[in-house]
Amino acid sequence: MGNTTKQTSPKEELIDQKLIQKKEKENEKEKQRILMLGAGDGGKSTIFKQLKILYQEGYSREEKEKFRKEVRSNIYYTLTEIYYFMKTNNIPYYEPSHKDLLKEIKNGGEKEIVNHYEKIKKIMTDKAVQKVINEIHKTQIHESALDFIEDASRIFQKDYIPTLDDILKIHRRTTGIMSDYFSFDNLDLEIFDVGGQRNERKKWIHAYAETKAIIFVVNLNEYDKVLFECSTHSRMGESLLIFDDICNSRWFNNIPVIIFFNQIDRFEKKVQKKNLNCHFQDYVGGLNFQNALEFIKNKFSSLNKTNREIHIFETCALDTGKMKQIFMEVTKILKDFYSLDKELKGQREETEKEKEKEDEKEDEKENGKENEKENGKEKEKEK
Ligand SMILES: Nc1nc2c(ncn2[C@@H]2O[C@H](COP(=O)(O)OP(=O)(O)OP(=O)(O)O)[C@@H](O)[C@H]2O)c(=O)[nH]1
Ligand SMILES: [Mg+2]
Repeated sequence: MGNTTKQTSPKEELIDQKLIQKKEKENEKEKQRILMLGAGDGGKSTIFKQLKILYQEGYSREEKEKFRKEVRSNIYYTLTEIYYFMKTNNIPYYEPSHKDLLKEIKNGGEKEIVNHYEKIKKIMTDKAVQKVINEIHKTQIHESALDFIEDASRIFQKDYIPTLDDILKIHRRTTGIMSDYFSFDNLDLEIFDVGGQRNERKKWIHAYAETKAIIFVVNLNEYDKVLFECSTHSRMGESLLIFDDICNSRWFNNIPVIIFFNQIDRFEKKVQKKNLNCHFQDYVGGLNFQNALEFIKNKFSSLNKTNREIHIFETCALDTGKMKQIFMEVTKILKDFYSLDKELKGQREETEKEKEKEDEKEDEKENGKENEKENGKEKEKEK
């Protein structure tokens, strides 16, 4: 039997390849690559989760179930952190037996945590433990994990399925670079989430090429905290240094830079009790939320040595409704900057197609007339 596959010549193959590459490039052009950068614990991955909730199919029951382990693990590691913090700082327990209870939980490992509800309840009433929690900025404990501990009776139920709120509150340090595609407001976006800690930042450069915008996430709430990876450096100081690098980097000369001043919910509460001048000695605005916020905004904006404007948003990454509004604003910035609007582009393409059709018709008409003329001449000749 003969081979029915059409043989293509090397020249044809080359043309095909070029066409495919052209198409790929065109598709690539359509996607807007956006990098979310910022120090560790800022809220990048939480924002990434919001994008999935808002612009993809969200989380299925099966996916939610997979988060169950992580929520419980956040409880376990928080209790372990309390144990080690009290031990290293020689802090005596108000009720000495609580130390043994906490040690038992720690030694039991992650899997056993669901069996320790009564012990946890007792430990959390210990006045010395409460003091540690009140001074949480001295530790590496995550506030959202404390919410999980408070909710342990629900979370330890056999049939517990994490809610969206639980999923957004989970803390897990990102390692490596992740990206996903989101289509909304007539734009196709490829958004990148990276790990923010020092050892993770070395990897960022691999995602720099073709970037169309930077979203820099600042954790406002960390002005009184030191780094997880280096206890002598302040988190806010580190965040300012990274922003200085990114904002003035030659990689990002001609693209929009957007700052999300995140964790505004926690910041608003904290800054009215704890003076911002514990970190910024030049701050004189007192325990006033607006003064403190403006001061931090200025600190970041003043690092910008380029001509472009920095776009600023105040965000709470846990608030799905508000994040939706903010993403709409972000797409507006992109559209204005790159004159992108799929709808407009679509309309333009339609008009161009219509025009092409009309031109074709005109050509056909013209050709028809020409033919008629030619035929007429022929006939006359024949006569
Ligand atoms: N209350 C509150 N919590 C937030 C907010 N944004 C993030 N969080 C919590 O802060 C913790 C850290 O957030 P992540 O999104 O993991 O931070 P990240 O920037 O991805 O951190 P790395 O992956 O280490 O770079 C999580 O427990 C989040 O639930 C916010 O706006 N408000
Ligand atoms: Mg992350």
